[in-house]
Amino acid sequence: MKFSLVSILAYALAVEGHAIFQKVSVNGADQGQLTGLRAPSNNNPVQDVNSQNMICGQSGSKSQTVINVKAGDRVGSFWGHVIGGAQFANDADNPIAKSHKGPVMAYLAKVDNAASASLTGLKWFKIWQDGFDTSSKKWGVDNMISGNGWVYFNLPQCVAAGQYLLRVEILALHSANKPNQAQFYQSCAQINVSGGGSFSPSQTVSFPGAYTANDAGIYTNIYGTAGQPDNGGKPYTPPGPAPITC
Ligand SMILES: *[C@@H]1O[C@H](CO)[C@@H](O)[C@H](O)[C@H]1NC(C)=O
Ligand SMILES: [Cu+2]
Repeated sequence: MKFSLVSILAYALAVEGHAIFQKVSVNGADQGQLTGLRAPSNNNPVQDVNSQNMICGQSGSKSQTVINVKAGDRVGSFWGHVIGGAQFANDADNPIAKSHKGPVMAYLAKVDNAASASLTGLKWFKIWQDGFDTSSKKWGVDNMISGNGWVYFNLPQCVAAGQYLLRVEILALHSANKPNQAQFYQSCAQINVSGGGSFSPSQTVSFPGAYTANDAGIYTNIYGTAGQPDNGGKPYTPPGPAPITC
């Protein structure tokens, strides 16, 4: 029997090397481990796009804190292999296994009280994404690894004041050329936005519901002819709606 190196590597690396979004920073100020977060306590991916775990990950910890953020602030989302970061010294899979190429996306949903809001029935809109850059051949995940686990984006100026859940998601596509093998990692931060504008989304999505297993950005082969994870040089469009523009 003959296996391609790519499929052997993809399989071997698919077993481990997952990640958890577990810290928030605001304009560089680290808010602390699991502070203001609803985060899974284990790093296993969600693979069923119809699962309730698509909302904020598998059930885990829930903070009582709501993090204050001003519209326009630079928000950081910190990822690690396990809660705390590395699983052991020289953990090559921290913050995530390098094989886990794919986009990073951020969504908001308006809630009355971010600390107590139920996760079901929320109306989400996307505020940011980092997909794939065809010239540098870097995926959002590559940039997260270069940032030692930190991913930064600005909270759009136009977002209306009030409380929100901030859902940050990594979609790992290393095995996504097989059905239902795309890996979703997400947690939600509880935030209170001040300042801001009057943006009210004209279109929102639900989780689950925003994605289907066959979406072009989910059931997809990211490998070129030589097995390199460069999407064959083609542009890649992350699933879900386009980010809002202010
Ligand atoms: C949200 O921010 C506003 C404006 O700064 C503040 O008045 C309010 O108390 C905050 N709410 C929470 C839950 O932190
Ligand atoms: Cu994985």
